[in-house]
Amino acid sequence: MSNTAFVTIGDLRKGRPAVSRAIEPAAASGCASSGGEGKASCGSSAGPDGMPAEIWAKVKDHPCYSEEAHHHYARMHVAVAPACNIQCNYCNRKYDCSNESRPGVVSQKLTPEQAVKKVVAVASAIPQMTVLGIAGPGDALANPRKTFHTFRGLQQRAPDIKLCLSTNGLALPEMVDEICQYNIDHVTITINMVDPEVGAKIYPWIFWDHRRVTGVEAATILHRQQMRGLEMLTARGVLTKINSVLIPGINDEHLIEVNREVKKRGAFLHNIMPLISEAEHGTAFGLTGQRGPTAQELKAVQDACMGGANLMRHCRQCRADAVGLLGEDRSDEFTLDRIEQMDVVYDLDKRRAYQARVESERQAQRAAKQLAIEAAAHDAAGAAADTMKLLVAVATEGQGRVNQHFGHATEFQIYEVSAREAVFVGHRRVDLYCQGGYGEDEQLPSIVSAINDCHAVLVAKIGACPRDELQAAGIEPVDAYAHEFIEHAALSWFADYRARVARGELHHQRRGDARIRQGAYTGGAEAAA
Ligand code: CLF
Ligand code: SF4
Repeated sequence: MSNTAFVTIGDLRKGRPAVSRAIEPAAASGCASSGGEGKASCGSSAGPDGMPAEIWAKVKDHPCYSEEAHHHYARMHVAVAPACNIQCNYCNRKYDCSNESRPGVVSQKLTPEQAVKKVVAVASAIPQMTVLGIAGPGDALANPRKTFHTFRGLQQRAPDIKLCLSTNGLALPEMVDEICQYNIDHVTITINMVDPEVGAKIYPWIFWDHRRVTGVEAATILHRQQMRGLEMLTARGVLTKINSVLIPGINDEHLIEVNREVKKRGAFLHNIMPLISEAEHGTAFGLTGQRGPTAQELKAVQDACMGGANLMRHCRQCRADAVGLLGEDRSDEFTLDRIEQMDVVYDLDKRRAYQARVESERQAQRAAKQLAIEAAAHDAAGAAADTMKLLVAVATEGQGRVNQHFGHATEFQIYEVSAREAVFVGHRRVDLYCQGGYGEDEQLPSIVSAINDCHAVLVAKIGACPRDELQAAGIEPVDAYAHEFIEHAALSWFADYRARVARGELHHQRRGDARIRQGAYTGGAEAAA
């Protein structure tokens, strides 16, 4: 491993005390599953416990930097950055592809002018769209002219939108000044290793100093640039998120060390994502049979990193042209042809008014969650020894509520529930069960398989056939909490479950190992979003 130490932690802290303060209390609290917010989900509107107001202002409506915000706010990507300066063994960029939902895939490449036009159109139609990210399909900083030209245009046309970019980090140190010049407050760096020997198994080559460099030498240069770029951003007060692709047998345990190293250098969040390695995607790993992790393997590495840098667990491994809430993709509604037909009026007041309504819904969700947690703590007071923890799957369309029909779900959110709390721990993508008015029973086995480690699935509604199939698989279909806030629903179901077990009506059983659906749940090739 390289021993690059460009600035000391003391230097970093002098440079940006607010960020350091934000990281430390949350990490120390062990509250690492809430997307870097510490107790944000149940904190006050002025910011969660221990988080300075200026940091909270940056993350509170960023759907990737705040788990709570992702229920309410949307992001979009514009595909202005096609080129890349390195090769990752998990990447194969595809264009003109509308049926694959994974990073690196886009339907249309855009010029900066087209991108600005598209963002303004989307922001007019989706007032809760608060963040614009440049996440490929190549590397944002390997295309600096297009990337910064787009940001410049947006600063003028849509000044309330937060700017975000993602990069593999190779060109990062040389671009930090420009990043700061455009007030880009959020930068994601994909860091899969801090040991070049490990890196050599992930990166066959990089393009550096006008030549192609391979092997350990390439990984050493990349590592040095990544660490230096991260330290420079930390010193300048830019919030950083580290994306890491979990590649079983190559960097699984090593990611714990990555977590430690990026925390030391001031990373705000660490997002550990599963490898996608379908052979049909044509990636090097896909073609050589390198498998991705199971849901349990992913969760085990994430859990092992708790107490280090704060973890993001709600990433959806978006396409490079994704539009909408995380987990939904409305990019088809905003093709260039369609935008030409739209009557676009960028009304800042209207956007602010809408977002104020979103905030009041969010406050209601937070208050309901707090009440549910307090009630659960009260109920559990006599059961101190109760260590039962179960997973439940939730069908939701957003707003933090159980508000989706089972048949309409293309993903389930997964909550770990105990007598005292319900904590978001991830999501599982599934095939749509309802196909234009009728249920597609052939999809059921794969849906059951994706949530096979859950004891219940909370839905707004469910038909008789999937209900029977889920029950037969030992997963309880629950529609009794339709349209309630998720945490309240999950805790209420858990209390009822425990009561039934206590009365002898039910025998508590451990659940099986859920299968991650490659190419669906696992997202994509690019880790740099
Ligand atoms: Fe996009 Fe990435 Fe910015 Fe978010 S996505 S550039 S930080 S605005 Fe978010 Fe998508 Fe995961 Fe990326 S869910 S892939 S983490
Ligand atoms: Fe480049 Fe990103 Fe693909 Fe890696 S995953 S080769 S950094 S575009």
